[in-house]
Amino acid sequence: MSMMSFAPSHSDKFAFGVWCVTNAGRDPFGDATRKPMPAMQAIRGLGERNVWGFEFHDNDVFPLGASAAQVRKIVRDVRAIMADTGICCCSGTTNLFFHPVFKDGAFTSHDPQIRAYAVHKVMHAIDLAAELGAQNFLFWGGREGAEVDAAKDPIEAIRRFREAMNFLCAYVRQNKYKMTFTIEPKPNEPRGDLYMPSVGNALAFIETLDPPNRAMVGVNPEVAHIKMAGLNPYHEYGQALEAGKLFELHLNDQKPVRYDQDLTFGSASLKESFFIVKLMVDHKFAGIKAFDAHAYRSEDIDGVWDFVERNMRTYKILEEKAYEARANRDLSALLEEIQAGNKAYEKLFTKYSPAAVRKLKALKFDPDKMATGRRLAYEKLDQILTEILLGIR
Ligand code: GLT
Ligand code: MN
Repeated sequence: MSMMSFAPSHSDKFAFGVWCVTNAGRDPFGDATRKPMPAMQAIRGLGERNVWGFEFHDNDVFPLGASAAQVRKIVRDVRAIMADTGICCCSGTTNLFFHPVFKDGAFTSHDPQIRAYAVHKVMHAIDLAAELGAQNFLFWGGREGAEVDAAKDPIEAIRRFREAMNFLCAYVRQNKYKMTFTIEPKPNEPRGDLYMPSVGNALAFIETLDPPNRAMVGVNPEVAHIKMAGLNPYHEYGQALEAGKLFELHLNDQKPVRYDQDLTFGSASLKESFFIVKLMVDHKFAGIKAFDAHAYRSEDIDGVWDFVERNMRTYKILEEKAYEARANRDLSALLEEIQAGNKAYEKLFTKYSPAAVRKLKALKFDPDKMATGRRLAYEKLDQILTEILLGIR
């Protein structure tokens, strides 16, 4: 039994979406299974459990159509909870998917009036998020997709998405809000296909924004979305990190290639979850670690808080395992052996020059010998790691 508490602290930068905690267990086939928790109770409960931040959709906290006076009161109430518990508001976002007006898209709708409403709604949501101190603003294009490809040209859809993003980036810069944007990729659901399906798609799209806007836009990939596409979260997060674009994580779990399950982090694939945490430890990720999942439908309100606590606890335990793996001598000795190569060939093509070309082209290689000369003991390596994770090393 470990002596460590694995209790969350604010330096972990753990966050939860308000919508994760207020989730009442409704799914496409069944009604709510628990009483929906009011947003204020959710934020307070998170703060009391030492969660660093919360994130919210405009309408998670501010009902659609709320009067100016109602909005002011809600802002005061949220601020009081933040002051009482020490929780911060780390990210905001806009609900551009629930109301039927968005049934065929928000930024990518055919109707300019709907596109205008979407951008108008986002600007108001950004103002509220900025007022509450949010440092990031999320863009999950839940309705930006299609079932009938005859209806919409994907090039036109991406052009519309870009127009909205450029306008909103300029809005943030002009207001001098200290806020980044992140795009959250997802391959499908609720639309048959979504236009920003993977990290790579989003990274490529960001580079097509107006030059002053590119630096402020990154990604917040979600484990479940990555696995719905059958991809590897370690590699998807890795590429976003390498590009300097991983501003926020949406952590949860998911059985591959299924509907969006939003399971508790680490509950479906511990080893994959370990590698996500290891990546963040190895590369000193300092961004927002938000959990975007919900408790099983079979849970009541107490179960929702068990869910909140175990997401963070599992992350902290896996973090400890990442340090254990790093300190394990058998693992590091084997890795050193595996990663060693013939150093004489290093830096032959790091800088292009005619001399470097001549030298490299003139070399003689014996691929048969190179292929068989050295064992890569991956069976042993993976077993050592497995045993570290299982706690017997
Ligand atoms: C929705 C979705 C999430 C997104 C949220 C942000 S809403 O629950 O499944 O992955 O992050 O809009
Ligand atoms: Mn998410």
